[in-house]
Amino acid sequence: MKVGVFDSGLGGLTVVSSITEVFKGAKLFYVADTKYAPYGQKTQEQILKRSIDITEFLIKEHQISALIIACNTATSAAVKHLREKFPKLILVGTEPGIKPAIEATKTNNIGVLATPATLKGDKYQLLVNELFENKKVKLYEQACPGLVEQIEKGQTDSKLTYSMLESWLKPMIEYNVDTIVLGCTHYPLIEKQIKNIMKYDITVIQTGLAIAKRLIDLSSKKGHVNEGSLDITIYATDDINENMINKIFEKSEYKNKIIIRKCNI
Ligand code: DGN
Repeated sequence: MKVGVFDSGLGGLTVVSSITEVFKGAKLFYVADTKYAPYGQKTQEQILKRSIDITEFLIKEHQISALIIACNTATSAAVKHLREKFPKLILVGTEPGIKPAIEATKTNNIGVLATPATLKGDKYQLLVNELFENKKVKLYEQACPGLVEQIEKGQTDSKLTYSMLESWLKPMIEYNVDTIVLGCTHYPLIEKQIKNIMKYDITVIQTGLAIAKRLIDLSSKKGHVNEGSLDITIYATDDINENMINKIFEKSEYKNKIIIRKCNI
């Protein structure tokens, strides 16, 4: 089965890495839209246009039958339109794991870290409104402008990244937050740093595995078989930080099989 995956940059590779843990029979074609990264500060129209162009590229070049929007920001801006425009595709989007966080929290205080665009988007507001009949639980939302850029540069341990994280997480410590939702697919790459700054044990919620399982569910309903070999091709629309790619896949059995290409979308 041919599966397309995209994000503004490296973040969606955290989702690819989860897919490789459970979904074996796939040729994965990943687009890192580094020419237009970060998406977080782009308009909804710009993100939608990029999402359509990338989907058309993946269909034309690789005849994909499934597409994963491995980006909360692009899901919020484009999933509805992509479903309408490409009805034959199995489509899986990404949204912050608020529901599993509600199940996990013991202090009833949940932190959400995401890009400014995700938190402002209607889709996120709808998700929260739907789930928040449960008034006992409090959400502390924090937009993290600039964090995706730091991760793209490989600056996950730099002083600047730590000081950004400290300023955003300090209030969460004061509010006794025990569960943090990573509402951006880049943020699993700084999970260790987040845990270091929070002074006590926290539960971190990321969505990679849930997305991979959803892909298995939907594709088996359409008769696709989850077996065989797995290949990963990464396309980048501009430069990409290969050291970070190596880091993401350093423990993966697929690390020597990844092909990286430039493309012009
Ligand atoms: N990984 C993207 C997300 O999940 O929202 C980041 C988008 C961006 O480029 N800011």
